[in-house]
Order: sequence, then C-alpha cells, then structure tokens
Amino acid sequence: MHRPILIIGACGQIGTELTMELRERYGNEKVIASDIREGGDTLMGSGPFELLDATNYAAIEDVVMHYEIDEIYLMAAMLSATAEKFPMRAWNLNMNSLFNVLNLAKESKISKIFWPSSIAVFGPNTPKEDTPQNTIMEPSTVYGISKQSGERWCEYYFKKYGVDVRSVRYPGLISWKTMPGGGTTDYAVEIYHEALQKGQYECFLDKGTKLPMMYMDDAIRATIDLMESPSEKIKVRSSYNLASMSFTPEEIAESIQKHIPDFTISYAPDFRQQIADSWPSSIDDSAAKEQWGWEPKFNLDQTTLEMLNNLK
Ligand code: AKB
Repeated sequence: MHRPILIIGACGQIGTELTMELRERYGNEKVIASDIREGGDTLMGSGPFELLDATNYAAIEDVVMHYEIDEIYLMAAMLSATAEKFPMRAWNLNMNSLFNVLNLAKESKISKIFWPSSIAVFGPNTPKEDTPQNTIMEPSTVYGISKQSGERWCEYYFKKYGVDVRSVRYPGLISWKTMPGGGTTDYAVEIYHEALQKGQYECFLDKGTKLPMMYMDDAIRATIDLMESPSEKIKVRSSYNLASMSFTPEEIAESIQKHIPDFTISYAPDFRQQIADSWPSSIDDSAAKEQWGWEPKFNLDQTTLEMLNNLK
C-alpha cells in the first residue's frame, strides 16, 4: 500500500491533473492536495485538501506530521512571464519552497520529493537544437535562474545528505482542464480556447518562434514514472531533459485549421518574445529514455484533436 502523498500547488495547471491521477492510482485519501487557494470542484470534492503557503516551513511540517506524509510533489512556482515582473517574489517563492521540502527530507520527515524544473534553465548561449542534457546553460530570466539554482541544490542535497529528490525539465505544457498562468508557453493553450470561441487568435509570440511543448497526459505520466522508478536507475539528480514535440505558432495554427478551416492567427509579440528567444527550440531527452524508459505518446495533431474535442 502506498504511503500518503502531499501535493503543494495542487490547484495549478499541472497540480490539478497530477492530483487527480495520483488519487486514481493510490486512492483518494492517500493524496493530500494543498495550495494557497481552493481549486475546482472535482479536485476539492475528491479527497483531502489543506490551505498551505509553500514558503511556510512550519505549516508544511504540520501537514506532513498530521497525515504522516511520505512523498511531496512541490508544484507551486511563479512562472517565467510573471517572474520578470516580480523578481524578488519569484525568487522567494521558487527557492524557499524548495528549501522547505529539501530540509524536511534531510531531517527524515519525508522520504521522496518531486520538484519540477523547466527548459527555462537554458539561455541564449545554449545550443538551440537538440539541446543536450549537459551543456552551457546561463539562463537569462528570473524564473530560469531560480530553476537552475534549484537544480544545483537538488543535486547537492542528494549527494551530501542522500535526499531522494527527482526532477524533469518540463517544456511548455498543453492541457484543457486547468489554464496555465504567467508562462511564456501559455499561448499554446490560449490558442485552442480562442479558436473555438472567436475563430481567431492574436499571438504574443512571433511567427517562427519554435519551442519545445508537451501534452499534459505525457507530462503526468513522465512525472509518476520517474517517481516510481527504482532509485538506482535515476542517475541525474539535477533534472532530466524531457521532450515530445516542438512547433511554431504558425504550425499549431495549421494543425487547428485541419478542424476549423476559417481559423486565423495574427502576431503581436510582447516582452515574452525575448524570453522565448532565449530558450531552446528542441530538446535531447535520450538520458530519460535510456535510464527510466521515458517515451512520449502525443504529437501536435493528436494534441490538437484532444484539445478541441475536450474544450468543445
Ligand atoms: C513557462 O512558460 O514559464 C513555463 C515553462 C516552460 O516552464 N511553461
């Protein structure tokens, strides 16, 4: 029987679907959702929920003790676009929440951690195509700097204190259940909503901006597979590259036009263009494939079909 799991940031884009999938696999009562605000009806009605501030160590410790938590998935974070507006708040949330869970594990109060990193750890000097697992990073965004520092700390806590922390570098994630908030890749979700509602979309990234993306089902499966893998298979304790597809705004528009022929896209790039330009176009995820068997299932057209059918 699986011991209790705590999801911090359970009401966000990834947290919502992760919580529901973990409840499905391990039982509703075994998966404690938490966030600084309440979530949607399905999440709130399906199992335990705690209001929790990820930067408050004592509050997390109380929840861990109360439910006898064994594993934490830390999904609370300020994403790239918002972090550029509030650098100190982003640093405070993204780093202190991570130290809180790392220190709980160091003190043997929990035994396993999942912490998400991002393609944002890479920067303008990183090779753009097939970005390797180990390469020049030099992130140029507040969010990217926090994720790269987080990766260093994860590896440090593993090597120094034996903390079992696992991580993947998520690309842009596409999902229909919960909206993303404050990211640079959010356009790839907004576009489906507006295609159905208005038949047109003004994109905040320019034509030709190719970014790594992934359908949420693949991301959730990768996350749980990594957490369920035997410890000896996990050779990377900073964070694994993870990939499935890469596309430009015009390519996602073409994919939508196969179902909505009159759909049009226009371009009005804003400050997020600079963030996108600093990130890779495609990712080499062979380490994840070789070490713990990662394999993506959804390509762009399959993602479009899922998005349009479910949002309708
Ligand atoms: C963002 O756009 O900030 C995120 C990410 C790639 O980590 N979706």
